Amino acid sequence: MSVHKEITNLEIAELLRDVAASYQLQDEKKNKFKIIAYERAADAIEHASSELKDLWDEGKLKDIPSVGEAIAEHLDELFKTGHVKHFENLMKDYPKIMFRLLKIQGIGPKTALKLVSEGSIPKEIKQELKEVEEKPTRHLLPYACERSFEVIDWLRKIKEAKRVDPLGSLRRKASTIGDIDIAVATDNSETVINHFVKFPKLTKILEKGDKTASIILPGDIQVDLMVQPSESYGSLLQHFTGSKHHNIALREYALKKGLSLSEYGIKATGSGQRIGNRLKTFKTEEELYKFLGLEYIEPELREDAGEIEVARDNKLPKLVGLSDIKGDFHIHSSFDIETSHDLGISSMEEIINQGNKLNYEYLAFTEHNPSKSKHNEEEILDLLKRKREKVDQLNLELQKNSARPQRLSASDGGQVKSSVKTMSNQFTQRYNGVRKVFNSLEIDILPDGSCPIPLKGFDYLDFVLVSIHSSFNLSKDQMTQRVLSALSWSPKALIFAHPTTRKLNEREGVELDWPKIFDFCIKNNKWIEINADPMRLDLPDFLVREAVKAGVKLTLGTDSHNKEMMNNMIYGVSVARRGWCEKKNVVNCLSLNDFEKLLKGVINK
Ligand code: DGT
Ligand code: CA
Ligand code: CA
Ligand code: ZN
Repeated sequence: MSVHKEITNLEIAELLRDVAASYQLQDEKKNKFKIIAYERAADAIEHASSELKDLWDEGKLKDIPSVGEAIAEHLDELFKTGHVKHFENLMKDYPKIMFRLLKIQGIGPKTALKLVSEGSIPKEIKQELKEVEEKPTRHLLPYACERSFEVIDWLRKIKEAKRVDPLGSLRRKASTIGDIDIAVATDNSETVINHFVKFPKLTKILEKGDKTASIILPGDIQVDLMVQPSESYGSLLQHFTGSKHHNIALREYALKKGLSLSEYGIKATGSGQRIGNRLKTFKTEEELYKFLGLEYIEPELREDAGEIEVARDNKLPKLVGLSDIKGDFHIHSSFDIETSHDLGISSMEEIINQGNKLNYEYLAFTEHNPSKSKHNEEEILDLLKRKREKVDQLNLELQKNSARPQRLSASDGGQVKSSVKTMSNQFTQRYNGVRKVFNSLEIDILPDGSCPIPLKGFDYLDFVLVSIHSSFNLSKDQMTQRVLSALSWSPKALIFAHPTTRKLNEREGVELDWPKIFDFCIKNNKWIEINADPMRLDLPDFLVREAVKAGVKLTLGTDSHNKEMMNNMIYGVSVARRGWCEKKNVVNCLSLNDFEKLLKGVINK
């Protein structure tokens, strides 16, 4: 995840409303125009189609109607420092709870202040505040994973827990998680449940029964536990992994065979069945699916998207895995080319080291393009040239370091000496790690589909990502045209990155004509990214499935702004798996040699 969470438009709007309220309490008459100005700005910002932070980055804060000189200056301080001194001074005399009460319909600043200064807020109002503030949000996958690992580790501490596994949406690796579900195989459910409700960090025990219990963890995340003896553990896993719709479809499929499913096992519905009247139990899910005449269905595929029919025909995909990934196609380094949006914070060298740890063969540096508003074309070309030289120099180093004799020529000069040792043991110790870095960019697609850098700049680049970072509210047709224009800039405009621009729990994605885009990609050798940033996970899984069906090639990129974020690849792989991707659908699964061959073919067209 990014190191500093960026402030959202909604949060800024709320802040400005609090400022307006403070002016109102101070002196309503004197501050009349300020109050109106702040309220108008708050409304405009809440409904703006671009993230304010992005506009600020581009020097376009004033594009938002109603954001005047004074407010723009304060926002500038907010984005630079994280707070605004003037706002803090204004608000410091009023208790925080007062500002929270303003969220309730019909409570203005004066009423709120009165309620707070009277000392006790009435019970009904407290209840209303609770409801307003408890908007149900789903948890991002890494957050839910980390919380679940803590509980799973805790459960594994006792020998009575013979097996512990995640269930539900977490096991299916959905993009967001409502609550965490965990299964335990045990012959002593009482001990396991008693141990579970003693989890040191819990804030509340919701329920404690014979076979199930539920607790709440800090951060308001619920954990449901289900226990069962090992003999029927397969049924428990299958039942509570869901999804609900997969289970409904599976139950219908089983009923046609005269079988009825439950979390305990399978029974015959009529007489004359091969299992008679008694309950048939399953230790594993594999046995269960096999008994039903089905291939094992990976949890990521259990969404009632046709997986049961395909499993019956033994034609399920062999899903791509993390270890198949040979490189990362979306990384922002700290190499400064005076970009339109934020730079990364790790150096190219640090990123290569991290790539080595991840066993990658190649990486692409995809800084944002140099800002158009701050440079003329010549300056942009010059910045791109500097980056090209840096990347060339890094590749030279990488070639020298990798013990690949065919690459060592006389021109390697002094380097040959240090390579002799590695050459001599090339058969026992094949070099593992990054052998090549690609010079790429993440280029903004301007609202009219034009390119913010001169097309001559592509001469310095190996290939680029194109993506939308502003004007999210165009019509579906305009947006589709915008994207297709960008993919037509050059054969090197190759990858459509974070295609819907969605941000989970924050912003819906844009609408695009997907069949048209997929068709264009296939005909013109364009690829679509699965962005692995857990806030994005974009292309979303259901569209990945459509892309795979259409035969579109996909790439995985972590959109890293620091080297640790490169570890997020696993979440991109989860999306790919949920979209039925095999190795052949994902460009990153190619070896360096095969990738370079493919690239050459594509950009020379
Ligand atoms: P979530 O928690 O909203 O992200 O989604 P899930 O899929 O984890 O849903 P959850 O926690 O309500 O239930 C876990 C799985 O248990 C669900 O996918 C289907 C399965 N299941 C089987 N029987 C029932 C039932 O009676 N109630 C619920 N809620 N789930 C059931
Ligand atoms: Ca759940
Ligand atoms: Ca649950
Ligand atoms: Zn981007």
